[in-house]
Amino acid sequence: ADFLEDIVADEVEAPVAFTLTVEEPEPVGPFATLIIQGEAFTIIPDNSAQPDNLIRTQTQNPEQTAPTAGFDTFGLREGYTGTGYLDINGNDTGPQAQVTFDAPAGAYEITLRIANGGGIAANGTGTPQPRPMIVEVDGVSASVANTHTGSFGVWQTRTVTIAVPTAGTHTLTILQDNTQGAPNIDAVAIATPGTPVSFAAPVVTGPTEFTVGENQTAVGAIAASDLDGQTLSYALEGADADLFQISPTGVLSFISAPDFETPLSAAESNLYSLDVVVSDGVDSVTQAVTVTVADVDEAPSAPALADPQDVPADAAAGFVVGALSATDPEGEAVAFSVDNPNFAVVGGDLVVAEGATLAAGTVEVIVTAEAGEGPSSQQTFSITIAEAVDQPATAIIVTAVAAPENEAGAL
Ligand SMILES: [Ca+2]
Ligand SMILES: [Ca+2]
Ligand SMILES: [Ca+2]
Ligand SMILES: [Ca+2]
Repeated sequence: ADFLEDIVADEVEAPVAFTLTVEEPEPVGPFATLIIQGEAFTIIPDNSAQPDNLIRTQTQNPEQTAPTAGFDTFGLREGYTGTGYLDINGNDTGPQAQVTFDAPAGAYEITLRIANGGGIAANGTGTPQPRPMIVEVDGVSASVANTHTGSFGVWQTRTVTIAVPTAGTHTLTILQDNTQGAPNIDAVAIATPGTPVSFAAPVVTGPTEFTVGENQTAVGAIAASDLDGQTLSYALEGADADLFQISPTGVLSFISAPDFETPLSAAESNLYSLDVVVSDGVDSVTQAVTVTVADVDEAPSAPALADPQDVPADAAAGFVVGALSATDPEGEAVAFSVDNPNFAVVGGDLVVAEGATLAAGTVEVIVTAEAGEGPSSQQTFSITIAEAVDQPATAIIVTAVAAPENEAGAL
């Protein structure tokens, strides 16, 4: 609160308005985050013909995500909470921006969110200009050397440390240090060294509801961005988090491929629920994500042949080799067929076919199981054909034989 009052009471010629956010809980030592708006900083114009260029506002730069007619058309972007940015423009050393803060003596990290595509044309070619930037506290200056972000549409943070020898009200000044101009600046933080800074929490920008077929682990990517351009990390929480994994770049997948017929979600359904936590190291966002597993028409189990019997070479048609069985995951009726004309399927049994010509030895038989329109399965069985056995005659014709009385006789 003291900090806020000091700034409000700061004597400037024009009305001052800005957004001041103090992080909760407060880190050790003074800490302030300033999101730059129209008159956030006291502007000290030079004799430039275009002093208004120091502040770009929403009106001047409607939100754009792609270049249209030059660098200055890169304006504000989705999620930004301010209404403008500092544009220390012009090719002289005059323009400056200042803000005051109250703090004890010590070292302070000044973190600036910047965008700088100077020297790179809209087509991405050209030599980047370093556009070094000077940050001063009470006249003690430090150069922020590498301010290039690749594009005026890409915002990143840069940090410089400055020691303040005395306690009291200090003046932070930002200015360009040569004729190349400075980067655009839309947020500034003043913090004790080592205090992590984030001006904005990450935002999830992509789909959060996924539908995937069973039997595969892939789900999809959790797309997220951060206004500060900070590196993001991903973690999983929620009811079904243990069943999933997420890569360092946010690619979500099942640990084990799900089975539609045997759902493992906490809700005991094919709707899986989890929370993806996206963090920039300081701020995080928790996004509910659902994954629906869809049914896939799968093949029946491979045919099984129960208790297969050896087949005599001269076995009659209908001789049962064994009972076939298979189960379809979708519960459809299973029909069997066999590739060898010496065999047939009758009533679910593998039997010797009509007119079979079998020879002693081993014969391979491929049985196919089909269920509805879905894929089929096959299994190969080795059937043992045994030597022919002397089959009993179907009838014995006994003719009358004369035999003497009281004597043994024979047929
Ligand atoms: Ca951030
Ligand atoms: Ca299945
Ligand atoms: Ca299925
Ligand atoms: Ca099926």
